[in-house]
Amino acid sequence: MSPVTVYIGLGSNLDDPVNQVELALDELAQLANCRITAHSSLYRTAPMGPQDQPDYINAVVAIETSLEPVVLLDALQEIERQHGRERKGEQWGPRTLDLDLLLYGEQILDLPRLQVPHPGIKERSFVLIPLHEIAPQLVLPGGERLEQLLQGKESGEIYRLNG
Ligand code: A4P
Ligand code: MG
Repeated sequence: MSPVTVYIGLGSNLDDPVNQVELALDELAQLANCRITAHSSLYRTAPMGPQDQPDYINAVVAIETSLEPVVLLDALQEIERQHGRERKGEQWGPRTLDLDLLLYGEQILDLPRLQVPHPGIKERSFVLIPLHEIAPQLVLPGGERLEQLLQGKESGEIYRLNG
């Protein structure tokens, strides 16, 4: 299989989130059959969902991979597990590390374990803004341009970190 460009969203708001995200970037770089081609800055973002949780650190990474989508999802969930991720069942609750498979090339998948494009992309400035940083010309499989999705979106609660 020839390599596909995949975008992964990273998020953390527990146990030193900046460190969690930086470590996850290293771990993604070490995955077999994956090569990181770009990564965004880190952003501090106000929580979506329950407000009684800390701010998040978010970022987006682009990789080229020959891993099949579900195999890649397994690898992402294994990294989450190594970060002590506990699934407590609360929707949009706090977490040490969340890795979302945002886009897998041009593919549209609706499997029990995997929806691609990730269903939340279009509404989430904390995904759209870092994605735009590394792929300003991106067009989603449905034909929507990233630039257009960003127009009119709130970006007030999203701060790009230095360095
Ligand atoms: N799954 C299906 N499609 C995908 C995909 N494209 N990528 C399945 C990754 N996983 C996918 O995920 C539940 C199941 O979704 C997985 O088992 C996988 O098979 P999960 O990570 O266990 O649950 P979750 O992340 O808690 O899901 P939920 O509630 O949809 O959370 P989200 O949508 O990930 O949002 N606020 C800010 N500012 N920044 C954030 O990053 N994140 C969340 C979590 C809430 N608020 C936030 C942020
Ligand atoms: Mg998730």
